[in-house]
Formats: sequence, C-alpha cells, structure tokens
Amino acid sequence: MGKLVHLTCVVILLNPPLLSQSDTSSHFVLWYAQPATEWNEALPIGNGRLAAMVFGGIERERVQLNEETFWSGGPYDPSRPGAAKSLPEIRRLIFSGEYMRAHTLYARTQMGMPVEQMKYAPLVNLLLFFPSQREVTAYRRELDLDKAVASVTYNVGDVAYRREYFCSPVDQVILIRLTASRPGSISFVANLQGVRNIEHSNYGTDYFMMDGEPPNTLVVRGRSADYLGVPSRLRYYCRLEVSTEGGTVSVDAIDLRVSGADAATLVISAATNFVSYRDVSANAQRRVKATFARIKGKSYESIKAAHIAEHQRLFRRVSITLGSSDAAAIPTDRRIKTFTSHPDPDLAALLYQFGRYVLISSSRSGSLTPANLQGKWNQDSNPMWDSKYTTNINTEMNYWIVESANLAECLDPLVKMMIEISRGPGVRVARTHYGAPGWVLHQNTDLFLACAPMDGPTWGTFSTAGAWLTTQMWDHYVYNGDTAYLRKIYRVLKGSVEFFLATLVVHPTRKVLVTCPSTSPENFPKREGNGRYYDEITGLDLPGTSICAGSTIDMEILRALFADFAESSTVLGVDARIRTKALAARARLAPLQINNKGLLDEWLEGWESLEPQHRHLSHLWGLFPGDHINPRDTPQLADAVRKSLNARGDGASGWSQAWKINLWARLLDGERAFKLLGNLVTENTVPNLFSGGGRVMQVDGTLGCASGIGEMLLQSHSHEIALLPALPSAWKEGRISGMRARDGFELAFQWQEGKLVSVTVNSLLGKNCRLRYGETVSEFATTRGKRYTLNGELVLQH
Ligand code: FUC
Repeated sequence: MGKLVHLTCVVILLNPPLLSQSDTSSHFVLWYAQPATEWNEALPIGNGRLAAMVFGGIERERVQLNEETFWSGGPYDPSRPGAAKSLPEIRRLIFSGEYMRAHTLYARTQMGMPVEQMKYAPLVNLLLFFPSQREVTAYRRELDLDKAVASVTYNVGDVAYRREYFCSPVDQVILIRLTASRPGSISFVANLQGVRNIEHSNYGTDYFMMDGEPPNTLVVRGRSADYLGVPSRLRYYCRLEVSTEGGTVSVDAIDLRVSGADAATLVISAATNFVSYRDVSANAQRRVKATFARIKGKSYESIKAAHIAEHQRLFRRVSITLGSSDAAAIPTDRRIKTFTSHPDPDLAALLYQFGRYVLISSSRSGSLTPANLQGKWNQDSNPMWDSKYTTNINTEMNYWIVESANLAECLDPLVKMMIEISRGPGVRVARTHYGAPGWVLHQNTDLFLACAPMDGPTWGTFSTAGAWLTTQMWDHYVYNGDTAYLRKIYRVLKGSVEFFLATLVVHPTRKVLVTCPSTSPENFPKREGNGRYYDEITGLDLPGTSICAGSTIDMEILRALFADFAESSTVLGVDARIRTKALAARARLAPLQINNKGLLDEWLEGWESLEPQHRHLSHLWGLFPGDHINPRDTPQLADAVRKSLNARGDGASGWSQAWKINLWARLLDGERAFKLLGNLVTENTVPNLFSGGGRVMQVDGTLGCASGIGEMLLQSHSHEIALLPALPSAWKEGRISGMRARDGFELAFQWQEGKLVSVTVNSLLGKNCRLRYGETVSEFATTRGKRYTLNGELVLQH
C-alpha cells in the first residue's frame, strides 16, 4: 500500500461561541412544495467521501450516489519525455512575435499524453418504487443546513409519511428512514442500479453487476471505464441493507421488497480500491463490509445524533442574520426568482450558510480528495469538464471561504493533494517539460494528479496554477499561526519557488523577468496574427492563440508566492539564500501597467481582449484573491481595476459573477457587489441553490458567492480587519459571529440602521489587532485567548 499523507489543520477554539445559536437554526432550511423533476432541483447531502442527491419523488424516489474516488481510468502519468528540448525555440518564437508558430510547436511537443484527463463518475442510483398514491397533500421537501438532514413529508388520506436522509461523516454511511403515522403503511420496492455509460458501452454489465443477497441486501460491484488509453483500474462496491419494524422484507434477484412495515431504515455504503494517486490496491468490498460491521447494533437515532453533532461542530461556528422578511416563508425555488424584485436579505444569509454547508459536505478532514468542480455531486458519466479540478480559477474559488467562514480543517484534502503533487507528479513535469527543479501544476488536475499542460496550448500554458494554490496553503498559516502545519507545507512553497526561479526568463527588450510560455487563462488577446484557425489538438475552430510571455496574472501570483515564501522561510529560520533570491526576482518581475484607457493591462504588450466581456478576470487577481492592490494603498491601480471590471460587465457565468462580488467588495462598493449578487442569484442559480446555470452546476460559484458575501461584511488583509467594508443598503441590520480574520482573530459584530453597533474580538494568537470601520481605526495589542469588546466607534469597552 502506498503512503498516505494525512494532515489535520489545527483550529484553536479558546472561547465559547460569541453569539447565541438561535441565529443558526430554523431559517437555514431549503424547502420546496414539490419533488425534484431534474437533478438541479434535487438536494445534496454528503460527508466529503460519499455524496447523494435526493429527489423526493412520491411514487418513484431517486437518490443518486457518488463516491469521491470513483473516476474513469486508473493511475497514469501524462508527462511527456523530451518535452523540455523544444522550450528554447518556443520562447524564441514568442519573443519574436511568432505566436501561432510558438503555439503549434507547444501543441506538438509539450501537451500531456493523453491530452485530456480522467473523469469523475457517478456510482449508482437508489430507486424506491412506492405503490401508486392518490390524493397526496401537504407535500414538503427540505434540506436543513443546521442538521445536514434532508426530509420529505406528505399525507395520503389520513396517513402522514415522512422520510429522512443524511450522510454520516462519523459512520461513513448514508441513512434513509421511512416512517408513517399509521402502522403497516410502508411498502416499496428498492433497486440499487449501476450507471450505464453510453459513451463507452451499449450495455451496462461490462461495467457493473447488480445482485440481491437475501434476506435484506442489494449490492452493486463495478469498475471504471478505460479512457483515452488509460486502462480501467478502479473497482467499487456499493451495498444497501434494509431493516424494518413490522412488515416483511424479501429479495428477488435485483428487487428488494418491503411490505406493510411500520418503519424502514435503509443503510448504504460504498468504497473503491483507491488508496492514493498511484496505488489502487485496496479491497472495496472489504472496506464496505468493515463499515457495516462498525455500525452493527447502533440505532438509527444514535447514528443520526452523532451525525448531527459532528456536523454542528463545524456548521455552528458561524451564525449570521441579515434581517428577515416575509420571503422566508416562500419556497426556495420561488425566492430565487424574486430576489431582485422583493426584499429578501435572509436569502443572502441562507446562501452564505449554504456555501459553508457545501464545503463541509464535500471536503472534510479525512476526505481523500478536495471538492472537485461539482463538489462531490455528479450524475453524468461524461460530465462537463470531466467534473475534475480546473486550477485556473475553479478549484481555488472552492476554498475561498475555508478560513474566514471558520472551516479551516476543510482545507485538509487540498493540502494533502498539494503535498502529493509537490513531491511526485509535479516534480516529474517540472523536470520533463522544463528541465527545472521544484514542481509545477498547469491548468487542470484529476484523481491521479496529472500536472502536465492539458487540453491544448490555449489553456494548458497556465503554469502558475500550483503557485496560486500554494498561496492558499500559506494563507492557512496566516489565519491559524500553526508552525507545525507550516513545516509540513514548507516544501510545497519552496518547490514552487525553486521552479519559478529556474524558469523565469529575462524579457529581451523590457529586461524584466517573465514567465514564458504564459497565458492569461482562456482569454485571447487582440493582436496581429490572431484569427480563426483549426486547432489540431482539440479539433476545434478557435479564435486564435493565447500564448504569450509574462501575463499579468502570472506576475501577480508570483509576487504573492515569493513574498509568502520569504515570510515562511523567515518564520522557520531556514533557506536565507533562496529567500534573498526570491525577493530579488520578485523585484524584477514585470510591473503592472495601466493603459491609456485607464484599464489594467491583462498582457504585458498592452493588447486588448478579443472578447472584452470575457468571464475570466485573471489580471484583477492582485485585488482579489491577492491583496497587493487595494483602494487605500494603491488607489491608482484600484481605479484601473474598477474600470476594467466595468468594461468586463456584470454578466458571464456563475463563478465569474461570484468573483465579481468579491472584487467589488474589495473595491468597497457594497451596492455594486449586491447588484452582482442579485445577478448571480437570478441568472445563474438553480433551484437547489447551486450556482451554475448554462450547461452545468459547478460548486465554485456557490462557494465563491459565499466568499463574496463574507467579503462584504468583513475583510482582513494588509494586517488590518475592516468591518462592514462593503455593506449594501439592503442589509440594514444584522449580526454575524464566528467569522475568522487573518493573524488569528475570531469576530462577532452587529449593526443597526446600517451602522456598526458593537464588535467582539477573540484573539487566538495574541497578535496586534488593527480594526477599521470606515475611516475610524482602532489598534491595540492583544493577549492570546482574551476577548475584547468595542462599541460602534471602535472604542474598547471594559
Ligand atoms: C474554466 C472556465 C469555464 C468552466 C471550466 C470548468 O475553464 O473558463 O467556464 O468553468 O473552467
């Protein structure tokens, strides 16, 4: 068995919660007056490993299941031997302006093999067929975010039916409990069905086998699909056991029949043989049987109580109220539609808590993988963008709330991934493709940690994805001050710095340091030579090539990476020589430029964009998630960002609008941030509150939206904590407690009539605290573990 790196991020909880828990409870419910008719209406439950979507059907219930390590293919290495040889010529072509030729050479020599990555796949569907029900009344389907329990209730005649669904992180099972107000009323047939992958086979049984095991069990055994020449190596096993109170249970082939029961409990678990990105030697069936053995003798109520307690340990750290309105009584799907026409501040609070719920449910300490493009919820064998990790914005955005929303340990799976990449696959690609030390990750990765440039040079040339994620690894230290953690991730930082110190090149005319090849993710510059052409890698007609040197985002990320590394090596007292080099290189990076329209240049050469309203906002990185642009310290740059944002417009995809909320909040423009929130909710939010719209749900927009709401209420950067920095007039009164700020602070504050009333600060690390509310600033030394209360004018109270 391969070695697994398991990390637990330390969270320091010194004081009890700052406000009462009443804010966390009943109004954090998503509810609907009808069953889901499609996947975007179904309700997500998950424990970071297993995930399910609950449809709540009356006569036909569907619960669609995923297991985080079930992907197509198996371990593989897409790095391309000999790739580094062509690098000098690609650079020469770029610097001499022959971009299309550089693109073609890159395409032919640098792209990973295979050029695409593996796909996150659905596991099974549980179907429950109930006898036909006439005259169903009082139907309600809900997801209680505070308990992490979904439920369905309805009446037939005078019988009240209730179903509950949850996915326990404690016992690693999904539980479904069916009850009725009259004894003997529960009858149904259950099927546990494999998922037919029509792109790979005309029939299902090449990929899975379903079986009934009397007296009360259904199982599915399956395997992953071969994909792009990568052989199927994953195996899974999924098991359903049913127990009843009263009535009978029988199994006939693949049908499990329950008749005349008073209540029924369905227990499902699943596993694969995945151990690590290069090891698939576990036994899936043995894993699942061990899970069932561990819960033997436990009651439904005790499993549920342990589940709720564990969920609330994380969920209840933050409470938020933004004011209520009568809209809270309206079903969630209808509230989305009326968000901009009817005051509903509480929906923003619900979206914030939904984001936290989604992260808790898809990325837990102990999960083997981070939240992917769809979190862990995916029903398609061939999902959009493979439901993998797109690392030119999407994976990063998934984790923007992790620290401020007080969920630090949910970062663990991403930390684990980064450590593994920086020790293995990323090192191989650095060596093979660049002849460089350290490690590198391009614009995508997957379960097997592919790090080579993927998909085509238009996208794959993004070489700072790993550096971006590394800045998020550092941020965890800034929030929590845990040096043991810093030691564990130090090599991630150092390896990334070593890679860029070795690969940055001097721009021949500007004499600054640049990345080359480079790109500004997915955007095409308007420049000579760009025009439609047939791209031999993708087989698509594309508008040109995006290849360049020293894109603005690369420079911004590296400015942050080098600074973070310098600080980390100082804290640990190591590598003074590399620190000096990193800081020297930082000072020589291509500077940010403002063009004659007052916009921030996206490219060094000052090109405009072929698509002025492009969804990516890469060059604005320095404002957010970065922090070296801000209205107070760099007003001219902040103004250029503002103009650039205006030029980009308020539309685009869900995650793009979510990014814009964060950016407008950092520009201290609460009204505009609120407008973007309205656009995101009404244009790109589906009934179950996931953001997506367009072609598919992606959790990035959901989590980025929660981050944006957080940034409107509290910001911490440049060693300063800003309270209500971008409060829109729509949120007149509110309170929040449990939000975290950099340098180890936990805050609670309230406001009335749009004005701060009081704030309480818990000091977790004993650092200097500098609070800002508008132009009022208060600065004071703190003692670790002590709590400080201030009034609305930021005067310390005793
Ligand atoms: C990036 C975006 C797309 C999509 C994909 C998963 O490539 O440009 O819009 O979100 O990631």
